Amino acid sequence: MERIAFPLDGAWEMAPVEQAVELRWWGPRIRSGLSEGFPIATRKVRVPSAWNDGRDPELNLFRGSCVYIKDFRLPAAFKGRRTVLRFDAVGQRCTVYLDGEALGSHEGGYTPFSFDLAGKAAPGRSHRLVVVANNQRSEQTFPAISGDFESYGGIYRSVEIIGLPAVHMDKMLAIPSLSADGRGELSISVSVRNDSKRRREIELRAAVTGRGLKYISTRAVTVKAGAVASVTLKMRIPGVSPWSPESPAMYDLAVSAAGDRLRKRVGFRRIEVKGNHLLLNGRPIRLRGANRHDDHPDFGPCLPDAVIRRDLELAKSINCNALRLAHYPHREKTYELADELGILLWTEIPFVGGDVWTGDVRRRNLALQNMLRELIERDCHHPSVILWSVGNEVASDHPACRRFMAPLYKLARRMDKTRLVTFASNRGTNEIVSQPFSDVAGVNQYYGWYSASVNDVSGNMDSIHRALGKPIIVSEFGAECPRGRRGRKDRWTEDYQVALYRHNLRVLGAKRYVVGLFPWALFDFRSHRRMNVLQHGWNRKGIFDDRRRPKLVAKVVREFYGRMARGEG
Ligand code: GCB
Repeated sequence: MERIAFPLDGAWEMAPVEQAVELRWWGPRIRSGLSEGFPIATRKVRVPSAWNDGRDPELNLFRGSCVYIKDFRLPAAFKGRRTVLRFDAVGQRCTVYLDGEALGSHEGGYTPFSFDLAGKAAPGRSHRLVVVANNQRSEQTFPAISGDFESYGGIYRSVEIIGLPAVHMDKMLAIPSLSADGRGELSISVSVRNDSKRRREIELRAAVTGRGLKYISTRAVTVKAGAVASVTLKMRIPGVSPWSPESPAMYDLAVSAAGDRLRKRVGFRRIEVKGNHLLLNGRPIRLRGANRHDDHPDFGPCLPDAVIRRDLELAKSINCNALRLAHYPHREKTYELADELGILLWTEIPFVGGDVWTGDVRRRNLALQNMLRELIERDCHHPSVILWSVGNEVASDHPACRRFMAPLYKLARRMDKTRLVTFASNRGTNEIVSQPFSDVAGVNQYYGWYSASVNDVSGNMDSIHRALGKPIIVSEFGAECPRGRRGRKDRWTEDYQVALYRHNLRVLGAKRYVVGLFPWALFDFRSHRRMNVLQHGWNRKGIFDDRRRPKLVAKVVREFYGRMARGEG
């Protein structure tokens, strides 16, 4: 018996509610009539979507809670199955109710989570699902108030109910890498649950196929009635083609247990740091990157697959071999396409700003750990991902911050020994987190834009490198201008952006300890902090504008990265 899915995307009822009222107040009240307790009439929305994606002027600036309501009946095929309600992501935190009863809450707007509906939902009955989503920010939330991007609110990725067979796999982590002798390594850890009334002896089977290869590994597993067995399968596969940006070789992985089957696409590559070098499959590589936000003027955070593909192709058209997915996990399709197109990824959790040593520090650290765990669980099979980042521009010159961040590094390393761990710092030589913890230091610098003169880039980067003693990825530099604004009247012109890029690329590109360049940003993106006369709610530091039209600087990057790719940079 295979697992089945019942999609809950499509038409939902929705209403904004009183900001001051706690998330938990609303859900149980919406058990029957929609009018009950509602101060504002509900409206019809399509899930997935964000209420502040720009399409509804009434809600575009709304930071608060919205209630989402969906009535459904499960099809007969769900009879006798354990059912699980799964959200791909809800911005930014939510509490979920089924028929007036709380299923639980989730914090973090970018990763999947689920609730077990065993005994709570059955075919033949009508059910009411209520989700109260909230997108407010404070100094205690992640992202915090200062985060320079939109906090999208609502059910903006897919929702479904999964019907599981009696014996099924709960969670699967498949981590691929490449051994020094060229074998494909795959570590698969999975929990097998037996919901039946008798003990089951099953065969866990993993098959890697593709490019003329078929490699199968099996393991006998015994699971008592009502129990869960955790199993790890380690595969060492001869004859694989290594994955790289030049040759993104992908394979199909199918893991099955008593009829339940999970599929993923995997690829095999190795990433390491040696001295001042970053090595991909044993060979030095320099990352020709850019920063991308998961954002678009027409779709907010719900970019159609074809638009994501086009974004990645645009990055490749200016000779990028890498992207930093700032500042939170992007839609999973992005990672699938990066695998397929050969783009190396830096991916991070939304630990952006925030007052990390006041309030309930422990609770907030656990919330971040959970966001990191969910990111690694979701994306650890993608060969494109080489860097887990545990944050951006936090107060990493403060001893309390170092203590706060240590568990995040530890968790990333415990879950995945094959990737590098980093974070993006703006604390220059005062940095005390990257030095002890990061494999490669992420450095954000805006010389010539926010601070000092562009001529300071070289000396300052050398000092940072001396202080940290490890290879550096320049994770941000840039200048802002609306596309088409020309001249020398001030810094907000394409001409100034070009001059600043030329200097940064030339100076930083010449430093061998700089193993990656990630200008800020690939595209202009929404940010309601950005309200001056040239911004109107958009951060305009893009190489392309919000509609993906190139600024003059695109050519500068393309030519420079082209030379770098040929080994001339
Ligand atoms: C930064 C931040 C990024 C901002 C960028 C800017 O240092 O990491 O989130 O958007 O600068 O444009 O100011």
